[in-house]
Amino acid sequence: MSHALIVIDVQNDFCPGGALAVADGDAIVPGINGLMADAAAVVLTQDWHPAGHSSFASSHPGADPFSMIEMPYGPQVLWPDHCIQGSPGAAFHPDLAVEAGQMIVRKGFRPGIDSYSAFFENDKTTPTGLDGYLKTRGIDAVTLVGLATDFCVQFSALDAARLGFATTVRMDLCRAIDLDGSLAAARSAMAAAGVTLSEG
Ligand code: VGL
Ligand code: ZN
Repeated sequence: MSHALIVIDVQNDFCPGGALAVADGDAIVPGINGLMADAAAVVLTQDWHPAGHSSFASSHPGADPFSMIEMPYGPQVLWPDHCIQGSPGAAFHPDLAVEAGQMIVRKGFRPGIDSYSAFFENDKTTPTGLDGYLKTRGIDAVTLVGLATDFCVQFSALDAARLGFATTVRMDLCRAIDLDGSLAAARSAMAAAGVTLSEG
């Protein structure tokens, strides 16, 4: 099989000290760098929101971060402002081997819709183009790593499996936000979809 490594959102805002910090988010960087040489393709994703994005609690007067709202495309968690286009928080972690990346997929840039998955926005129909990129390069297997396990990694893995890629998540090279049991739910959903969950 021809195999791609997809590195999800290893950005300063998801690492300790960032606006939406994931506990231990930076601990996975050396292990991720170590996988890059073995992949036929290396793809990085970058959460990339305009100021005032609709997924920010600050855009909904009275709403608290980590509360839920109903959007036209379904339920949406409201987040602290994070990964604003061009800000230091949106930059990749300084130790990530960004130079080894062959494709960078930015997502979440449309003001009215969030985009967790590397493949589709949260309406599950608007494509990022990554499916075509991988398939035209002859890729049929993907390994996902990065942040956060229960949001962007999970959504990307479920889409990859649905699109027909043999899909593995290196759980040891991911870290979770874990809101109300979301990590356990993500594990079950990924396993049920035929995603291989590997501890390395
Ligand atoms: C993510 C919440 C909001 C992620 C991105 O990368 O998992 N989570 N935006
Ligand atoms: Zn985001």
